[in-house]
Amino acid sequence: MEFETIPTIPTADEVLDRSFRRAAAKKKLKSNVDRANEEFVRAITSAIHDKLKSVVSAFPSFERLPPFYREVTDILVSLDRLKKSLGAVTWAADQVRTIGSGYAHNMRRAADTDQLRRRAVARIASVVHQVDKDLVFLNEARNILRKLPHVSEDEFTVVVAGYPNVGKSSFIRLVSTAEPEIATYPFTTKGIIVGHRDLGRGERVQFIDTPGVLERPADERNPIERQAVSAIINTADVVLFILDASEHCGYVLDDQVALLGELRGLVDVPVVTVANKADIRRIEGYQAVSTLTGEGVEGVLDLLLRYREDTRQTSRQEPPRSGTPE
Ligand SMILES: Nc1nc2c(ncn2[C@@H]2O[C@H](COP(=O)(O)OP(=O)(O)OP(=O)(O)O)[C@@H](O)[C@H]2O)c(=O)[nH]1
Ligand SMILES: [Mg+2]
Repeated sequence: MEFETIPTIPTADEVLDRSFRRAAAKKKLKSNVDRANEEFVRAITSAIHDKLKSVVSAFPSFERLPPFYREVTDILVSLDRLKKSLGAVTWAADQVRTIGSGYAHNMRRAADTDQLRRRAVARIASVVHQVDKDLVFLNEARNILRKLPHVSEDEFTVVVAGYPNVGKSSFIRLVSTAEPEIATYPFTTKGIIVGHRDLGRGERVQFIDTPGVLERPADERNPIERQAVSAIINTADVVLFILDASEHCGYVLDDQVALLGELRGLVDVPVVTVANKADIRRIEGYQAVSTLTGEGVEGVLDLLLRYREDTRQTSRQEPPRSGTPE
């Protein structure tokens, strides 16, 4: 994932300290005081400018991010805030360069270059301090985003969805390489978790575990639920919706079925629905599953993977693209 490669982002003081130290070392090499002062200002200017620019370019272009990552970035750290901070840091980089080269230029004709050097340093430091909050925010965003798992756009993807505590993670653990935490309370899973299932001959499918979602207006959902909805909408080739008919999850079946109805309206991929915890209670009309006893699990897997065949056949039948530009 593109966020993984973003290095730690320094604070304003760290940017300044590092650049001053390097420039001071260079200054020592010059015997002429005026040339040394000019060299010092040029050196801190380019070190700070380059550092700030490299912070900005370490972030991926949000326009080019796959829709799922774009949406989740917005949910977790706000795209708007991210763009503002990146804009502020770009502004600071440009300001530093303008101020620094202005002073360095003036030093050629100045009587007191020590004074000009001190002024240049003060103004540059003030610009960098102005974006300290942005640098701190960008580092926080980087720490959050780099934890996002890698979701492949090319692999056939099953997204497991449903109310909290119904057994989504238990199912994912049984059928894939993912090892999500399983617990008796709701909202155990707080982010997207990705696992795979090897089908042999180098082929595999991607399984995505999602946090539980409650049936309520979209704008009342918390960021954890919104991440789940985004994964369902943007990454699924087929959705496995898990109901808990025993209601041991703590939520009534009617609400779970209402959520199922809502999700069906949001996606245009198939939705396979199962009633988990069949060891406690089974209901008519839904495929019975128990991740505890293993009942029904193989059957559901077969059903899910049959959609994979369908997808492959459809893509094989697609007419070749014409070379006409859009
Ligand atoms: N009796 C029974 N309990 C189950 C079954 N499947 C899961 N559980 C239990 O249900 C609880 C919730 O399981 P999880 O797999 O964590 O549920 P989840 O849907 O991932 O929950 P969230 O991450 O909180 O949304 C755990 O205590 C599981 O042991 C089942 O088939 N039968
Ligand atoms: Mg879970």
